[in-house]
Amino acid sequence: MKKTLSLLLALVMLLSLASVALAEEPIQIGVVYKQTGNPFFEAAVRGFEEASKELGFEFIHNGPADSSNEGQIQIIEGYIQQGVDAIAISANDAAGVVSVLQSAMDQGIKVVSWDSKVEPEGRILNIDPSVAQNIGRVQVEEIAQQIGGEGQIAVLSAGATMDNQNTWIRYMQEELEKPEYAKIELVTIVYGDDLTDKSIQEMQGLINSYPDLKGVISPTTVGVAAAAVAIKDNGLSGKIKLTGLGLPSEMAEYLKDGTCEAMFLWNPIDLGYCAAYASVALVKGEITGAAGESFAAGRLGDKEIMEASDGGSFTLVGDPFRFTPENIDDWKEVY
Ligand code: RAM
Repeated sequence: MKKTLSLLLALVMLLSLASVALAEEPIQIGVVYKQTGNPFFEAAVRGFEEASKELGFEFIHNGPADSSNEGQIQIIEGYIQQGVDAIAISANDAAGVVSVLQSAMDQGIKVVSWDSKVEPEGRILNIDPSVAQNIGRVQVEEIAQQIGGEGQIAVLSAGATMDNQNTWIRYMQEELEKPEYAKIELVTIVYGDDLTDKSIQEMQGLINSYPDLKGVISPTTVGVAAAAVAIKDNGLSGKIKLTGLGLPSEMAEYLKDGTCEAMFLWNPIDLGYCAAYASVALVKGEITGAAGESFAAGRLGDKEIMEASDGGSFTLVGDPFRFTPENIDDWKEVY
């Protein structure tokens, strides 16, 4: 009897030791972004870093150099092999990563998309930076005002399969249908794939092909900075108006010299921070990611999960901010 008791005791001790060890194993998050070398994603990684100090998780981050879907698939496969607990991805192709992410989810890995979504079948939750319709609308209002309400405009986008830019552009086109924009013609949409050289070439192509071009909207931080370079190099600052979604650190000089009168963006650090909190809440089982739930996102407060128009669920981080020559100095060191 005594022997059985002490055996039982030893077993209990062993089990509790094992569970302490398990409980102490930090959560691992694999972060995937569109491409390396993009300061927007470097800022988002700072958000993951900040959250990791508060929540105690570990994370690895990577993206393909060429903004490709294949590159992202390889990175995801590596994360699955490493046995991460969650994958948080800004997708280059909303449909292209579904299958590999489904196998991740089959193995119990929680998948969150952020910035540029994955189709609902390949994610649990999407973290949208801001209301997509507003993002589209404010850029049209801005360029319309800058060009005096008439003339040709073009869009310089990122990748043709990137869902965030495509969604914003759809809302831009919807906005342009309004009677007040009847004299504005959207002549073309070109794609620089969020690669600087390609984006500069595309902007140069617009300058060459459309001599009457009055304005450009570039809803990508890579694109808008590249457009500014090309416009300035051609001596066209102020003649071809430029707006879009830009990083203050990259665009400050062009706001100061008149190449870009005003542009927009939300806080990319907050976006990464929120994606991190959502990933951890899913791994801990605090949420399932369904519409109607909410989770605590640290200094951002409680985040509500809502039903997305694609049938999946999503949450929102903040509002776009309008940067001008007057306020850009307050932001250019921040991100
Ligand atoms: C680029 C990327 C990113 C987008 C920003 C605005 O850095 O395309 O996905 O959200 O621009």
